[in-house]
Amino acid sequence: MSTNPAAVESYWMPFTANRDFKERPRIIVSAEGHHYHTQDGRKLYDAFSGLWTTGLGHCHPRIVEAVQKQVATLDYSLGFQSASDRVFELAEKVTSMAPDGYTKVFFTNSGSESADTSLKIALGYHRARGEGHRTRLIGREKGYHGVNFGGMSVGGMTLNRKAFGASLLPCVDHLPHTWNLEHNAFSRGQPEWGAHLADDLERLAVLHDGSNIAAVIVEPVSGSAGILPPPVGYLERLREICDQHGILLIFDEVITAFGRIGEGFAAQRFGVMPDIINMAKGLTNGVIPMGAVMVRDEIYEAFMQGPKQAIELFHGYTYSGHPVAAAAGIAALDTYVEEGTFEQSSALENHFENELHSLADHPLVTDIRNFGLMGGIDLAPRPGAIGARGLELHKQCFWDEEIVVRNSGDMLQFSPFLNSRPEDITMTFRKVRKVLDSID
Ligand code: PXG
Ligand code: PLP
Repeated sequence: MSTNPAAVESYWMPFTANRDFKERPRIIVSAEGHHYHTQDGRKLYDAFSGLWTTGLGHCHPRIVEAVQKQVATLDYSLGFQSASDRVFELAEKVTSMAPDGYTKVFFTNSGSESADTSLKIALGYHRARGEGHRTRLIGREKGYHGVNFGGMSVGGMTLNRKAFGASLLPCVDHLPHTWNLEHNAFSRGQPEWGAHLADDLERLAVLHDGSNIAAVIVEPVSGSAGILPPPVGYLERLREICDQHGILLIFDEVITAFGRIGEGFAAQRFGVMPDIINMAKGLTNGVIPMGAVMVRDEIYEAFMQGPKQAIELFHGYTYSGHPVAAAAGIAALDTYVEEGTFEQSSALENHFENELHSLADHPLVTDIRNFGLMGGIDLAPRPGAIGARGLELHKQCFWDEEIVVRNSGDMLQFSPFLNSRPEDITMTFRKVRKVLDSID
């Protein structure tokens, strides 16, 4: 039975061309493993593993069982001045997956909330230490930190900012992005060129005086902007400059955490330790919305002042540490360890890179980038119709090739399952080539 047209019309869809979608809705009704099932009874391969979320595959039996059990045991419990047993257990599992020194986890419901939470923690930390003058926040061009006002302000996605320009946070600067076709076109993994772009932070520290800067927030590998891996030495340089000026470094690992680049966290993969790590998506394998902000011990300790009965951080969400989300998180993290998911992901990297870059010769393709199991392909926009080719490819894949391929305008993004079958990765790019051959 198909969703009635009035119901389709009632829903205002996020980040979607609503009018175009509603002409022929693409509606998913169930999922299992690496596939979705559509309302018209077809089985589609999911080449984006949810929305970077579902690395273990859909409806993983262990997570399904944990959620079913939890929802029938404790559906909700207040999280202020009291909390469910589940959330403590999850916090400990998250910190034990992290490198030494990260000891405390604050829970949110999404990556956007994690972004705003991390910025507030950074400001609060400096104030608690008597440096309330550190109010300036530094993001990066092409950065994505979700859609709330803080994350949008430090973010650098032009279209996400355009309509809200006048209402963005003040006291924000942006580092330059690292995408450069002249030096880094079709690079595989980390580009060699570009570490010097981190020196712009030094310039901002001279301009404002470093003592006025609270934090720098970056994605270790930019995701939404099209998979921009850090140039060799870039993250190390950022860390160094932050240390020189007492600036906190925040890694937004909403995409990169939990195996997407072959380790628990990008911090481990790159050997660069930020002060704060944001996460979401893979924390629960996407099953229940949940995000988190993990901090180094000294950050938490800085807040632990004043009378013992006083609340130390005036921040929190009704659903912070929701027991059902926490149960999903515990099951997901246990599964990553027991199934060796991060090792599976690492083992797929080379094959994925080769298959992704096999499209480099296609006349519509203008650049390709990858890191871990993250891949991006840029298509030349059709003259006078930016975004049309990307959307047409997505739709043709959905209707004719039985595969879900994510497009963001004319950019295609690939986020294979961490436990993909290599032949499915090959099949993905064979189908994408076929569709590229057929669109003008
Ligand atoms: N930070 C990062 C680094 C993200 O990738 C967010 C924050 C926001 O998370 P929530 O849960 O509030 O959406 C994200 C989310 C894409 C795409 O196509 C990526 C995201 C969201 C939507 C589309 O790459 N990432
Ligand atoms: N708006 C109102 C009127 C509320 O009462 C609350 C929470 O109590 C919120 C917004 C915030 O909601 P949440 O805690 O789910 O982010």
